[in-house]
Amino acid sequence: MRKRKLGLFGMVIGLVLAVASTVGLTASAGTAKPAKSAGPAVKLAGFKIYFIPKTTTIPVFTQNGIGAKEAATKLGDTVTYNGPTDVSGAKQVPFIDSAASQGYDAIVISTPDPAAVAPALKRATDKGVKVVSYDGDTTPDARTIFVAPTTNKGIGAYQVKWVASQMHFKGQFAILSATPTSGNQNTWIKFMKLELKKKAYKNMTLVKIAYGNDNPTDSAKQTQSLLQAYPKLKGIISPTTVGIQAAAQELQQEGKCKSVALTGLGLPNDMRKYVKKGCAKKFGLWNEKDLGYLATYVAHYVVAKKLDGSLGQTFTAGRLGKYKVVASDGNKPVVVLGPPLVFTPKNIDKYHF
Ligand code: RAM
Repeated sequence: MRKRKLGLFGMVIGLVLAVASTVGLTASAGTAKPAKSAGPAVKLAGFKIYFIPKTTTIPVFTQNGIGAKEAATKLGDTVTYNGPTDVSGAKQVPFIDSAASQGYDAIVISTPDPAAVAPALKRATDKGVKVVSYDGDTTPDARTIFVAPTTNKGIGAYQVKWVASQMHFKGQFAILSATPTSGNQNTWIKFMKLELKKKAYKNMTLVKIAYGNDNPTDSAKQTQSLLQAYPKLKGIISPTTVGIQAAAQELQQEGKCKSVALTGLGLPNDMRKYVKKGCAKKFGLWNEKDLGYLATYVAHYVVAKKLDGSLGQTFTAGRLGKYKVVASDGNKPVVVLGPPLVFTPKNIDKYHF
């Protein structure tokens, strides 16, 4: 369904043009009034976008930043990629404020703590900055559109299925999450619990949800505690690239790769060596570069007044093709990148990110 072809709007991107002479996206389009009385001409490119990851220290976000810059080059925009070195919503606030005071057109943000960043995002919005969230959503009132990597319901259910099939639908398992405030992980866990209500899982028990704070040391410690507290543990779901990697390392060190099934969301490059040792047989993720690329296109179109969060609006995101603004899993307005990638020992070497 997605077209590779650029539509009319896509073809004009990259040029700085007065709206009235192009596709008529704004209130001033089509009027013959001189610029002075019609207000400043709205540019269609050359926007300044501030891209704020949860932290700059997790490779996922580096990939998002690379995709964002690729999109910006296509669009004639510029992207500043910067954020805290800790996974902390409070530490994202100075970056949000600085984007607003430096006259950026848009902020694209993934947050580990929606409540902590909402007031700063609203301050930025009051100064005319457009806000798009992606990956880790903000509160809905603090952004125009959320760009989701995949459907929450789907990814929640998949992770339960992946662990269940490996532990033969029987026994104790745990979840190793990121920060307790993280919107994306919490939503995925909510959908995991929904999936677990199905009869097929009646012999499986979720014994604990642990939080490794998207920090390798904390995540390793939490894995150790789980293994000690639950000696009969048969599985771990870690819906965070930091958690799953730390858990794989722990399981390998403890010689438990055969007895404890590990799944969740991981980067192929982080996980390759553990997959080869049989410490992760099936897990998923999405193309992180594409996620950053898509979020940047959305931000661009919001600034250009092509998208305002109305459901049903469509647009072309460069090489990714056509997308629609929708309601997804009770959240809106959302743009969903697409189905997840699933990694196994058979295909892991096809992926290099
Ligand atoms: C970590 C972060 C990120 C999440 C991935 C799966 O890198 O928590 O937000 O999307 O895991």
